[in-house]
Amino acid sequence: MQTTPKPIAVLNGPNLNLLGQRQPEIYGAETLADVETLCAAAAADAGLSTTFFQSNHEGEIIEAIHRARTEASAVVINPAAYTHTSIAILDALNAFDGPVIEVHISNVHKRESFRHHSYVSARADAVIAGCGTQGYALAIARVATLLKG
Ligand code: CA2
Repeated sequence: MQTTPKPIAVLNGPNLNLLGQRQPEIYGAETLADVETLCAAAAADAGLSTTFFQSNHEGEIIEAIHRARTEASAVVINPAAYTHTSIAILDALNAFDGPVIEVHISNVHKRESFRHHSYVSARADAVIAGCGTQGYALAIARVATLLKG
């Protein structure tokens, strides 16, 4: 008998709550609520489900990753600016056993040099950047493939 996989935890870092309200030339016009809907639809297409979380506080993101250890089958994370600064988020992800996909809405490699390095990439199974909010759906499709594996 097939068991239903635990949900995919979709985690978002600081300032992403402002998505769709400022800098549409970089991050597009969709809101974070739109991204939540998109993730749920992408997961449903693969017979999976999502939980969705955003915080402006590093410790809250770390605690969400800790919860994912027992409550989620995979993590899709856009750590936002913590990508470039947070060894603590890397350490938390290293304590998570399932697939981890790192998503950036913008192509960080086309931007300032301080955005070119990611601590999180040392743990991520894949990194998606520059695909806009579609990157979250691509990440969920990749998780579906990895979970089937
Ligand atoms: O491209 C991405 O997804 C980033 O993770 C977004 C972060 C940035 O620090 C990373 O280098 C790349 C910034 C998120 C801030 O999002 C905003 C959205 C709308 C208005 C203001 C900020």
